[in-house]
Amino acid sequence: MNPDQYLLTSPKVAKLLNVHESSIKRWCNSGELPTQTTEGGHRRISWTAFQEFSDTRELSHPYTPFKKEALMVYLGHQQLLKKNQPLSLQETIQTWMSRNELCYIAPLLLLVLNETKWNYSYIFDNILFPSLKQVGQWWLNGKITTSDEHRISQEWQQGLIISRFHIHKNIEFSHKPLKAIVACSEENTHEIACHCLRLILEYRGIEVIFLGARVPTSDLIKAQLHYRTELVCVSYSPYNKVKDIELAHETLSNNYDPFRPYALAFGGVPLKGWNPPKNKSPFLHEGTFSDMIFFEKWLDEWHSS
Ligand code: B12
Repeated sequence: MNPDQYLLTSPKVAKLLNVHESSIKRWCNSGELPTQTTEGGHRRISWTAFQEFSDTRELSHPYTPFKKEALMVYLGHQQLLKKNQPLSLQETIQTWMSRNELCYIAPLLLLVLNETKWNYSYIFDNILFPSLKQVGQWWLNGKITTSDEHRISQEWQQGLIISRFHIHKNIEFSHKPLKAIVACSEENTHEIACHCLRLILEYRGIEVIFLGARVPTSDLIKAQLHYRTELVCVSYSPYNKVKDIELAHETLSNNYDPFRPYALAFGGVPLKGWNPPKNKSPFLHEGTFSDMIFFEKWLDEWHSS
């Protein structure tokens, strides 16, 4: 999208700059903020004029940190808010990652997560997951090195942690909050999905016992007994095999203590099409997920019941 051709109305500009509409009118009338007139005689401000004006006046707006990609982030953010595929964001992120401009990832996550709390799972499934899938592809094709892959995934992980501190600093847990264990399965070092789960759960006031990478199933059992959590969430990566899932499920079932009941959520790419053995679920409630959107729905149903 050419920023010269993308036109904003005065109220939109006022909202972006967090100023009164009368100030925009004044700036337009004095010529400080250049305008164009539509065929119908309405005043419009091009993105370029808006950005130059805000830069020279040092008036920041939510998209200021993204510099030359500010318009693409703005458009992607609008798509996200309307629950459309955030194609502009996906494209922009790819550009940043391929150019090693990783400093934009954390501010982007902070921006979208902060304003779309009702929709975390949509962001994780539609922004984080495809972006990192692309990184995996680049690594497979030899387009990036292992250390590039590590740097990029670190940046995403840190973005989630930073967002958690900014967004959740005001969350107060109730006197007796529900508790959940969040962990990667045995042999799984891919812990980014666990950071996503933590945000989804904490937003709902659920206290998270975060166990991170490579957690043996025996440790899950011990931790659930120790912390008496009502929920256990385990993340699997494409690296895990179906037999890993089956074994963990069987071990958890066999060690389930009905006096310490809990719900179980298994998730990750290898869970696609996998169902727990029929009539063998002792758990309070159980779900398997290959994405976060269904998990969030399941969680809200379980949480409200
Ligand atoms: C980043 C990354 C790493 C990082 C992880 C860093 C970290 N702190 O997490 C590092 C460098 C450590 C790493 C290591 C390895 N990796 Co790696 N890695 C990736 C990469 C690029 C992205 C993974 C990621 O974070 N995705 C983003 C998250 C959000 O996606 P996700 O975990 O799938 O979660 C989503 C859903 O699955 C679901 N979900 C996941 N868990 C859960 C849980 C619940 C409860 C719910 C509801 C939902 C849910 O929701 C999420 C949002 O949509 C992938 C590429 C890919 N295609 O996935 C390769 C990939 C997974 N890795 C791969 C490999 C081979 C490895 C290594 C073996 C490399 C090596 N030789 O050492 C090791 C594995 C070590 C181990 N024992 O696990 C392969 C696996 C292929 C295979 N089928 O075996 C992949 C696919 C790359 C490839 N194309 O070959 N990796």
